[in-house]
Amino acid sequence: MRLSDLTEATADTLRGAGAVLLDLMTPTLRLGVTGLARSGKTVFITALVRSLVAGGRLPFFVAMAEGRVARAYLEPQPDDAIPRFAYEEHLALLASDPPQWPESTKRISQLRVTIEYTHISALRRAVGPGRLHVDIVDYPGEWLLDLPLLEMSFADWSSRAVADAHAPHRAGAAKDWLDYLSTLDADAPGDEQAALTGAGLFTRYLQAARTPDPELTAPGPGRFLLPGDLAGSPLLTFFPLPPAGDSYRRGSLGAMLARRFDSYKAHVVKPFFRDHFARLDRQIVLVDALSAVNAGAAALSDLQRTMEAVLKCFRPGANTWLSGILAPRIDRLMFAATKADHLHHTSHDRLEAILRLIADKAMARAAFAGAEVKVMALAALRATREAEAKSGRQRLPCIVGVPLPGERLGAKVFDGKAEAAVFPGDLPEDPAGLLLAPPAGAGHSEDSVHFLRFRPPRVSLETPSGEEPALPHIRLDRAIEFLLGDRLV
Ligand SMILES: Nc1nc2c(ncn2[C@@H]2O[C@H](COP(=O)(O)OP(=O)(O)OP(=O)(O)O)[C@@H](O)[C@H]2O)c(=O)[nH]1
Ligand SMILES: [Mg+2]
Repeated sequence: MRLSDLTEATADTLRGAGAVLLDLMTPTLRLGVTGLARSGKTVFITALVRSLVAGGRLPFFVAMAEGRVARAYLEPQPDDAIPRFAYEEHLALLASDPPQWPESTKRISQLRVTIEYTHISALRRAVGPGRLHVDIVDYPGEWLLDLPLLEMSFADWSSRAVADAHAPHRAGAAKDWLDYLSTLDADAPGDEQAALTGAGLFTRYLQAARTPDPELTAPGPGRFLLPGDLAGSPLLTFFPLPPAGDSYRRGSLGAMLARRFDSYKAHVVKPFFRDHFARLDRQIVLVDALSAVNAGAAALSDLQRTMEAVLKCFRPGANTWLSGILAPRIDRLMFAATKADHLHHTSHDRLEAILRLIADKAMARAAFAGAEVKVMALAALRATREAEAKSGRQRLPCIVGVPLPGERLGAKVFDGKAEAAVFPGDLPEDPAGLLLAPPAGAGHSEDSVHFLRFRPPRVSLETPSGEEPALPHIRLDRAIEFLLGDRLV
């Protein structure tokens, strides 16, 4: 071996070691993208990554506007056990003809974006360019419904779940399961067949209750709605019982179901929370407030209650399991009403007011004391443009887009091809009224406010000259600035 070979090999080793060291020294920001099913997590993450990697129209994202972002790229994520976020697949669907939204998420995935940037201060610039890893996890929103279980006993959960099943808008779907419950004796000996039948009927009820509109808040547990790799597992063979005393007789059906509920928490919910929520630095909570407004008061109060319960997990009582593992380090928290492109921009203030109504209680309680909080309406991927339509002497602020096939407006059913100008109606000035159920017989708010779902915008991934065109959005740049901006100085 010649000396030059040796030095070459040594240089390679040193370069490799240097890369590892650089990686170890690069700060990491764990960004929590939190939201119930269909709230817009996957679209948000896809649009965020695309904006960073390809550069976009982001005037309020200061580091990029100042030309200090040298490059951003996807890197292998730190956890080998978790699949990578299917960024390219989601983009390919958006770029297909006709364009499609990404599919609803079925399993967990993760990604790491590394941003290389120039420091603002000359002193820090002298040390070299800055680097920041941003780690994000995407997961099925249904699983978020499980977090509140962490601090509930089987008895607490049972009484909540049975009351939920009796709510007027769910009682039809719950009938078979409730009928079965009435035949059971919780103190009878634990019988596997009864557990299987009850869990099957309970699962069918949960799924039937959400079928008419999967965009609305559903009761959980999350894995009953979307089992992932737990399909058929004994961990899912339980169901709530009508409220009884504090404990069940040993060996009884009640004791058996309570034990399985505890196993579900220990083996499914705790690891999910510990691995993905306990160590977040920043959090954006996405809320599809418009779908809930569309569906009326019951849906809106379901959403409010659920968000409150979920966010409470980030403020555990002292000395609980949660307080033991939760690092109190979230220093910025954003509440975002997604899909703001369903409305004319003149209504965005009102949408933010509705979001505040949903977030207020949750924020008051949440462990975000000391954290900077921001509330805004955004569209990660803008599917519409604005126009004005004349109606008599009135000018109505409209939005124009291609409604998804099957969407309805009055008697008209859209085919997914034709563009339409829609006046979505006015959101009320005082959002609190939306939470009040209309008197029986009166039409609910649907009569005055109605939103359609649109196809994503037609996007091309690359122009003939090789440029990657920016994706349209509303306030995505402000969200990025709030979540990352101060870490790129
Ligand atoms: N117009 C418009 N629609 C959006 C936007 N973001 C999301 N949507 C709509 O909301 C649906 C759900 O968005 P996703 O990003 O898949 O939501 P998610 O939170 O990942 O949902 P799960 O994976 O089911 O938990 C999409 O299929 C779109 O129809 C947006 O910025 N504008
Ligand atoms: Mg998703």
